[in-house]
Amino acid sequence: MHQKRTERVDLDPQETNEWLDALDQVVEEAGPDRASFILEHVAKRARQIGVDLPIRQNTPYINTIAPEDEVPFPGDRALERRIKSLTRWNAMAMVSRQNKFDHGIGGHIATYASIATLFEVGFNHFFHASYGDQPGDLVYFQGHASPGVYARAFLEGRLTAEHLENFRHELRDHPGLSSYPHPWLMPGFWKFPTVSMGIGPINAIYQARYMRYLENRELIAKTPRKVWAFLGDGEMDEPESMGSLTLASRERLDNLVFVINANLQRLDGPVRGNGKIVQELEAAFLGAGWNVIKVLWGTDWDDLLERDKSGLLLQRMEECVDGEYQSFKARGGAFVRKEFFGKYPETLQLVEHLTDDQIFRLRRGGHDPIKVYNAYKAAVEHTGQPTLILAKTVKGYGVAEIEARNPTHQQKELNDRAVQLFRQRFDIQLPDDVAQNVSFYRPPDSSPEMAYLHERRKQLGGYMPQRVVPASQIHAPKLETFTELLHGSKAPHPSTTMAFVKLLTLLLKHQEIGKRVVPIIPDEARTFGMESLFRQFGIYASGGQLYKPHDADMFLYYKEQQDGQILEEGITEAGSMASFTAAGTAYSNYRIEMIPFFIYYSMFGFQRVGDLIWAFADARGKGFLMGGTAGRTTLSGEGLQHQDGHSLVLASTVPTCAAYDPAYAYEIAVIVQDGIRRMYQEQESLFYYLTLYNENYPMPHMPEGAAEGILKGIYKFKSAENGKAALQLFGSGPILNEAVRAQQMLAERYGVASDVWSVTSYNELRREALRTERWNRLHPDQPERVPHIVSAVGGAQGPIIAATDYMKVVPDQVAPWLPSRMVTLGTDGFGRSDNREHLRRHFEVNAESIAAAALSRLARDGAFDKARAKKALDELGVDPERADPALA
Ligand SMILES: Cc1ncc(C[n+]2csc(CCOP(=O)(O)OP(=O)(O)O)c2C)c(N)n1
Ligand SMILES: [Mg+2]
Repeated sequence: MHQKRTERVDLDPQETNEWLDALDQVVEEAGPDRASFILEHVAKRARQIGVDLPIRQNTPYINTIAPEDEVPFPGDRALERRIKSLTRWNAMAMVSRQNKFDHGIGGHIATYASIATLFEVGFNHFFHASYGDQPGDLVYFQGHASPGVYARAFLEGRLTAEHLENFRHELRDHPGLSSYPHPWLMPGFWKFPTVSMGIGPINAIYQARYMRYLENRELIAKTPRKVWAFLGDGEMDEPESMGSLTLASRERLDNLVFVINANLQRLDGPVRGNGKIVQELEAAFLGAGWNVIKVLWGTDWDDLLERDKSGLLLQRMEECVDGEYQSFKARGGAFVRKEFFGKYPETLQLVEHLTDDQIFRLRRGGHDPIKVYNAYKAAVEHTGQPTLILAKTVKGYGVAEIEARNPTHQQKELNDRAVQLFRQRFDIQLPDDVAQNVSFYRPPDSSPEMAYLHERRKQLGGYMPQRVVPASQIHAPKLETFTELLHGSKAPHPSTTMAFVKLLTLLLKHQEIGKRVVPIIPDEARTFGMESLFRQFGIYASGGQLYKPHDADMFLYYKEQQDGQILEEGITEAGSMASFTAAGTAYSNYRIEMIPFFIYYSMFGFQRVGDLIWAFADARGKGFLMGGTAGRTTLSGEGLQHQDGHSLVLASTVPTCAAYDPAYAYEIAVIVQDGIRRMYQEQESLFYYLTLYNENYPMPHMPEGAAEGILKGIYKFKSAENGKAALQLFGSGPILNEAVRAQQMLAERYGVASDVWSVTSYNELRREALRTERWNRLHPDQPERVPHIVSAVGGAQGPIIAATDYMKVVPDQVAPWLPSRMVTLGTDGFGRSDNREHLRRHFEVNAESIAAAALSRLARDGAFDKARAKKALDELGVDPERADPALA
């Protein structure tokens, strides 16, 4: 577009000038608003009459806020600079010292060096720790900038020198500091894990949206509270970072401010060496409907731009690519004079009064508190849209020999000369011994800078970051709340999914906690038979329903409302997970406990948004992940990309995730009831994953005393009729029914008696066994403790055939405690779109395969005739020569 315009020839310069003069006159006489109005109308007319106008997605490469529109800086610049310099010093000292003492321990200097002003202006003027009795702003700090956040907390007296000394030594000395923002490791400090790039931006967007949800549902008070997200320019390449931008504009989230620290570099080199990252992001965010504020040039440039009558300075700014801008900061003032200003005589002349050093010190906008303050002020005052601030900075700012160099990201240690240059550059006044030893420094409390720092924080409602967990207000409902799930089903029988929907409805209607329940669905409500909830509880729509739905006259119409309870997210598991995260951590961020249920296609959970789930665990999130259409053979008619046989394996990798694979309605009721008790009433840092299936079958009455076993992971579901089982059958989910069928087959056709067990959680059984084993290992002098899996089935006779709709590795988790007893049948391999019967035969998890496996194993053990076992395979339709489904 740009090129096309410059290539055009002016056929009548006089006429062009008349138009421009007319415009000048309007601005002069009626002001810029009037001029803007007229131009807009002219443009509209132009389109109507067929004039092709270029669509411009970019504004010029200068600051969005003109100098004449700026307000003066309200703070004490000298004191704030002193505070910032001390923060820089302590951050640098922390990383550098640690690498000297413990080479290679890590830490980052360059990121904080570039973002310091952006944080400090926030800390001194914008980040509210509270609004009256309400919690304050939610700030997502760029993960690798953590040293600066620690350094500030040290100045504030919230962390000690000992903390800083133990940066990344949290396993050695106490108290330690974690590398990055991790609520799991520092639960009183960090709120948001941000260091897996891309997780911060998407979570921040949904956080802002969730804040509105809580306000609109009148669960929290309305405040001017903001969500601030500090992001790297390289980080914006992650698909999650920009994937949900239009949600923020669609929802008019003016409580959201993104600040992108555009230091033009990532880890290996420039973010966009051959282009301009700021312009690229501006276009994308403007296109997505955001308010965009560019902060590119510091105050020193105002005069140059003012005197740029030829327009060549702006042209030079626009024609340089980021690779060149990086070189300007890496190679010094003489280089900038020659290569940047020297391109045109007019621009060279603009800086003839400046020394090379002064030219080098011409600051970028993100390092200028006045520019940053004005951008933040404009952002928090903007209404109706989220705001993006693009702050141009220098990576490794002020750190000699690494500033703007390609390897700067990984620079961890500074030599003595570099340390001294750093001090000079920021004019850091320190006692001699502190400077010499590169130790930490906090001025006395009586000093003007400390008094100022504390006063500013007092004005802003306290210190931050800080994570607070209030006492629980939730009492788990009684199990009887779910009576309908406990006493068996009548025809037409439901699936576990339908049973769950019943349970969810009962919970939503619950007097005390119903309002706290947050159903989250990524466009699958009909898949799970949940459309009945739409009308009853409403779909959250921040602006209400602006149309009459076509099905309005139907009982179950698509009802959207401003205080709707259901979050219908559309097709975004990542976005849904971000909502789940906002809801599952609301107990701390908003001091209100919410109970989210995120119901999705189990295949599109752990493997698709696993990193967001990991961050949720780090953030001590609570709630229920419900993996619908679970099982590689139970979900029929879909095929390889839908059929999930491994989410339980992935769930086992998340330390705070309790994963269950229930078979019957009452099992779900018991697990959810106890889950609410543990997560909320007892405030355990824990969340749940439950598989839900879509196969309909009779739901039995809950056996007496089964609850404990259900929660621990196993209970006997059906004993052998003669009471003398020679064999044990384990089943989970709908495959439990196959085990029951196999039990009958074995007894009736082969005279083999067996017990059937429902295994609700191999994951939990294994964890308990590992804990017990560890205790035994560490207490050799004490009587040995017995893992639950052993005490539960140790006395039962014979081999164990475990069958599951998940991979064999799921049951195998408990094999070490059942030596040589287990034969596992599972669904390793790629799925098919055939029906259940064929799928189960293919994966060898049907009743026939279970019975055949049992007879085969008994034959090997010498407890059954070998020839008879071979014949049985044939009778049961098990073809020994078929291809292995694991590879098919
Ligand atoms: C998902 C993910 N991939 C890779 C990394 C490793 N990593 C850490 S920082 C970084 C570069 C960050 O660049 P940028 O976002 O521009 O931040 P800056 O340090 O320049 O401010 C990379 C690749 C990560 N933390 N997370
Ligand atoms: Mg960067």
